[in-house]
Formats: sequence, structure tokens, C-alpha cells
Amino acid sequence: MRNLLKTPGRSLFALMAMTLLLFFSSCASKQQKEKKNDVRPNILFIMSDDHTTQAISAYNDIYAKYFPTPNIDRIADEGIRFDNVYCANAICGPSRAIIISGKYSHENGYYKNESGGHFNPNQWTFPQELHDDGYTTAMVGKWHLGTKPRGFDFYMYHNNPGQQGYYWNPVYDYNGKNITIDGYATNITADTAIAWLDRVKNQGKPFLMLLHFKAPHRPWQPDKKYENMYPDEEMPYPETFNDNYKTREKTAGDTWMTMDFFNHKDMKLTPPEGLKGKALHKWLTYGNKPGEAWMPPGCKTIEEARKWKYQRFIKDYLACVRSVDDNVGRVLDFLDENGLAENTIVVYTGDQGFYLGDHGFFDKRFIYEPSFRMPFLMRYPAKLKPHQTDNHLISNVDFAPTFLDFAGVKVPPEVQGHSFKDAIEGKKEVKWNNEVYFHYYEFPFWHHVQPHYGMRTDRYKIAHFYYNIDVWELYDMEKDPNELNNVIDDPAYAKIADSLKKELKQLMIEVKDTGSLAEFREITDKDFGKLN
Ligand code: SGN
Ligand code: CA
Repeated sequence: MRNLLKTPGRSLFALMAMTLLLFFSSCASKQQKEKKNDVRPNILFIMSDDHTTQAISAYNDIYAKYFPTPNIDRIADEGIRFDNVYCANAICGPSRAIIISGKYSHENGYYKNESGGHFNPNQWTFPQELHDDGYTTAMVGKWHLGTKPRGFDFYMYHNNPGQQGYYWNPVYDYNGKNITIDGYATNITADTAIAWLDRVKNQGKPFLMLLHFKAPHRPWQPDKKYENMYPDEEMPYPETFNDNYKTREKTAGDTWMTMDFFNHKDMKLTPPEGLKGKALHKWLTYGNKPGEAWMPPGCKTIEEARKWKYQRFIKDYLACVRSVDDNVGRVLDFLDENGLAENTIVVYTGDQGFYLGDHGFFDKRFIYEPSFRMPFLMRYPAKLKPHQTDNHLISNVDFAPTFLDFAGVKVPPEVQGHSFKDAIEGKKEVKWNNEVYFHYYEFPFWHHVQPHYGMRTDRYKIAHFYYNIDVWELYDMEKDPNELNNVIDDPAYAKIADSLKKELKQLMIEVKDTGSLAEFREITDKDFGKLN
């Protein structure tokens, strides 16, 4: 201030500075005021790990009679069930990275789980953006990206080695501090989410919560209360349970994810007494590798063994889903009881699909429908009509820009996805995706699925498996929705194959996945480092 009086130049500068300061402080207080009446929607993004459409009754699954999901279904009944949502890489960490960054794996740099390194936290993410734009933000549950979550006022994520999470007595990183909480992870994750929602509900700011259940991921351990409540009946088998992999011998026919690859631990067998350390580990994981297929007690034929393993697996998986569904119900009740339901966008999804005996598999990874397709349900009573179904082809790169659009926040140009808000609100003249893109890299661990890229259109799916084979596949989804007949060599499809290959090439240019096959293989081979 003293200098102000000395030289006219300086005083002018100081005056300007003061004016600016006053201007900004008035803006700030305006913002504060605005925040008080901030009516932008809250966003509650619920994502389970490996929960697939074939185990959600809103999608009319074959298990609905025995294991319905009434609470998850509520989101669809009171909002929209999306039937064509796909992940751009059907594996956990990479799918999560795509969702938060709005970019494909080759642009966000997070390609694989196994030796996939850490998600680069310096890049743009939608939670950080919403946080910067006045949202109060939290993430609870499975994170699985190695680096600490950024852009969250609160986080608590599974932080055991590998970050897969434990079902029982999970270890979490709680806002930077490692803690163990006694109990069952699905319940604890929901408890923590509800407690946080309760803390922020009157802050006068909209919230974003990522609520990520570890369940129903392997090793499929249900809560005690559901452990012995299984129906006695045999669970139904999916239509493709006995797939013989004809026309797909080198791809679907050459994996380590058939019923033969369930290990002793998956099947909850009791280890022989006295086994410890390495020997115990070897016994528990026996089944993981080729040549380790074992016969369950009392089974005489391979057919019996396959069915026995499927039954044990599916009942555990569905019992894990039951806890997820209960806890989704608790969270929805909390919104109701606190008058938050109307203005909260609730999404329920899984990080990819999953094989529940489909094609004779468990696990995911392939571009085939059961793992490529994601469940996606959305409710937003203030703006979206109930009882709707939606058929737009949507990719998980589109989630981030859609949330920003609903929040009225500008989407930065580097984001590769597109908002589907206008499309689902029925606005005319909306140009929408003709295809969804896919690229999977991890090989051979886990489960020996050949790296491949491809796309799905309304009618067709085309994919190129390229790591140490050179195989193209083409499916006519209208005639062959179960993808049992690869028609790439069928002369009747020659023209279509040709034009789809061209379309795919064009799409790869558009999404900037233009590396050579040798470069793609390098990604598969490269050790980017381990989590934790
Ligand atoms: C673990 C599982 C695999 C699974 C991957 C990836 N093995 O490694 O079966 O495919 O996770 O799952 S386990 O015996 O350690 O459970 S993902 O959901 O994280 O992609
Ligand atoms: Ca997963």
C-alpha cells in the first residue's frame, strides 16, 4: 500500500490489482452462494466386480426364480434398463480406467491387470473434474488401479496386495491410512458409503459417489447368512454350456477358463490335514493350469464333473450377488428416507460382463457378448421417465462425458467418449455410435485368452485375434445371437466381411488405435509393474 503513493505507474498497477481482487472475491462469494442452492444432480455410481446381465432379474436371467435381484431391479423399474452397453476392454482395472478417464486403454495407458503397472493419476478424470466444479466426492470399495484415487474428498479402497480385495476382514486404504475392518466386505463397503452420504447430505453441494463392490468376483465367498441357504434344485444351465468351439478352435477353444480350470479353493474343498505354506497354496490353486483338471468326489465322468463344478460355482456366485442386492437396497432406502432420490442419478453396472457357464466358461476377457456386454441401469426421477429400455450402442468410454453432461460441465476435447444424455432423453437429430470398439491385451495369464481387437455394430461383430495366431471372426448377431458360428470363411459373408474390416480400420483411426500388430504384441509382453 505504501508503494502505491510513491510512483503513479505502480499505483495504477496496484489499483488494478485491487479491483481484480475485489472482482474475484465477489465472484467467489457468488460461487459460494450458488453452491448453497446448487441443484445439479447427485451422482451415485454403483459398480460391482464381475456382475453380469445373466445374473440380474431385470435382464430376465435364468436364475431369477432362485436368486432374484429385487433391489437392483428397482433401478430399472424406476428408470432405464440399457441393453447395449459394452466395455472397451473386458477386464477389471482397464475397464475402470476407461470409465474414469473417458478414454480407451491405448490413450489412458492402462492396458492390463497382470503386470499392467499403475494408472497414471496425472491425467484427466471425471471425478476430479466434478470435484473441481464444486461436487463433493467419494469412492468406496474396489479401486484396483494402483495409484491413489485423486479428486475425492473421501476414499476407502481395498488395499491388500494386488488390490483385488478380501471378502472377509478386508484391508482398506482409508483416506491414506491402512486399516483392517472385521466383517464381510459387501456390507462394510455399503456401511461406509451410507455413513459418508449421511455426512454430506446437508452440505448444500451435489455429491458424486463411486460405490464399487468387490463382490461377486472370484473366489465367490458368500456372507455367512447365505452360505447354507442354497436351493436344493440344480441351477439351470446356459444355452451354450456345451459349446464345442467349432469354427473358433484356436480362440474360444483354447482357453484356461472352462469348468476344468476351477481350482480346489474355488470349489471350497477342505485341504488335507497338515498342509501348510507353499504346499497348501499349491493344493488350493490346483486346477489353474492345463493338465490339472481334477475329478470331484463322487463323479465318474467328465460330464458329471463339469456339471458338479458349475453347480458349486454358480450357487456361490449368486449368493454373493444376494448380498450386493441387499446392500443396493439399503443405499436406495437411504436416498428415499433422506429425500435424495428425486435429484440423484443412480447407476448400477459391473466392470465387465462374465461367463456363468456360457460357452462352457467362467471369467471374462473375450469380445463375445457375455463378457463384452455390461449391465447398465439408470434412475433419475427428476428427469428420466420410469419403465424404459434403451438400445443405443454405448461404450464405457461414454460414461464420463454423460455424467458431466448431466452435471452441466463442459467435456474436455481429449475425452474420447460421447454423452448419451440427449440420446436417452429422446432428443431428435442426435447422431449416435454405429459401432462400439474393443481391444484386449493380457496373455497368457490369466486364463489364456488371445489378445484381440474388434467391434460390434447393430447386426455384426468382427474381431481379429493376433498375438501368436492370425484369426478373424465374424458373427451375424441377428441369425446367431449366441455367437456359435464364426462365418468369416463363409462365401455368403465375403462382401460383408470385407466392408466390416474397412469399417473397423476406419474406427481404429477415429479412436487413434493405430499401432502395428508388433506394437500391440509389445504391450502384451511388456511388464509395466505390479500393483502394491
Ligand atoms: C484374479 C483371478 C482371475 C481373474 C483376475 C482378473 N484369479 O487374478 O481368475 O481373471 O483376477 O479379475 S484368483 O485366483 O486370484 O482369484 S479382474 O476382475 O480383476 O479383472
Ligand atoms: Ca472384474
